Amino acid sequence: MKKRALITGINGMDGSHLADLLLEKNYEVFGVERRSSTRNRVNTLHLVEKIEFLNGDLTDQNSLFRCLKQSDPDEVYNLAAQSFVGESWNTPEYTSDVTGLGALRMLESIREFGRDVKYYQASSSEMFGRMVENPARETTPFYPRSPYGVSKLYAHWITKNYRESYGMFNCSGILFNHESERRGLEFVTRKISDGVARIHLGLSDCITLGNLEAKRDWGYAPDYVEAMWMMLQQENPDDYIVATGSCYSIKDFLNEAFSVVGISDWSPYIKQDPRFMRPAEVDVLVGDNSKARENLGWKPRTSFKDLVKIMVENDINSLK
Ligand code: NDP
Ligand code: GDR
Repeated sequence: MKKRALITGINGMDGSHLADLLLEKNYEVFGVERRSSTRNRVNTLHLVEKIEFLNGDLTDQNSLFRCLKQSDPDEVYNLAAQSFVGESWNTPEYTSDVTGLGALRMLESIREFGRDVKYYQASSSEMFGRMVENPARETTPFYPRSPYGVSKLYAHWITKNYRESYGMFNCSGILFNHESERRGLEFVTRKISDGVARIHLGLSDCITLGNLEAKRDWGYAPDYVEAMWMMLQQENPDDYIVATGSCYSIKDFLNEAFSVVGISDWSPYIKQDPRFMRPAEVDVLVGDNSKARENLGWKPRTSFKDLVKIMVENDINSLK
């Protein structure tokens, strides 16, 4: 019998990559999408004939319950969120509702549904925020620095609490930044890869950014969704950091991205604007992936250099 998986956030970057992976593994895949006036299936157009889309919203518990009834899943991957850190200062209440309470609604729906369902929660390195230990481990205390980070922390703890309270098979993957050619255009890596492609093709003459000093531990999304799946295949539920262990600054990303199109001095092409600065910044994030390596047998396969190249070349080809 085919295993059945329900994925929230199906049209996002991770949702679409995870669906690709689970289809390869012969799963029956159901994707939860929320209603919008124009359909946003850029990342999932290739999946339309292969998966079933269900209507649901993380702010509406009954809709989630219906999705469970319609899909009867073995595994639920809760990837939906208001996922943009910068936006979370504009809409802190909404972000808490979707990103924080959304997880609770899904867990309550699973409880109500009453069948054994394995649950994956998309936790985030943003929960470490102002890192009190470098690199961060599963045992490192949290210190979120944005309404988004605080909301993710709630979702993380309620996932753990429901595991301990009700014996549910709940796992949180504490994923560090991961990117791909399907990344939303407002995130800094895609903003840069798209901007570099436009400059290369003569469609634009600059990219406007915020803080160039921040450092992140960037991996490749298709590698990371594999770790999500691996967590749910273990004997016992647990939480894992998923990271590469290396970190680079935005400037390093610019160096690498411009070098793909043969530009070594990118300074004339970069403008900075306070609009893209954050009220509280996370200066550096880097994770220790030892537990995932040892217990899951997971490791990142794509280097930073290759990640940047994939993204820039993809943007050049799509703009052409
Ligand atoms: P995206 O922003 O690409 O995708 C998020 C998805 O959530 C979108 O499909 C969006 O729908 C959906 N969504 C938003 N609000 C709701 C709602 N109220 N009800 C139902 N669906 C909703 O994120 P990623 O794919 O990058 O990330 C996946 C998850 O992992 C997120 O929870 C994110 O916070 C978390 N995460 C991501 C990391 C990263 O580096 N990418 C690192 C650590 C954690 P729509 O398409 O309609 O906008
Ligand atoms: P992040 O990703 O906040 O780490 O959250 P983002 O790409 O938005 O920012 C990374 C760093 O780049 C700096 N920056 C800019 N960021 C954006 N978006 N736009 C700019 O113009 C710009 N200039 C500089 C930011 O200040 C920041 O330091 C991502 C999301 O996927 C979350 O959902 C996820 O939980 C975390 O990664 C881990």
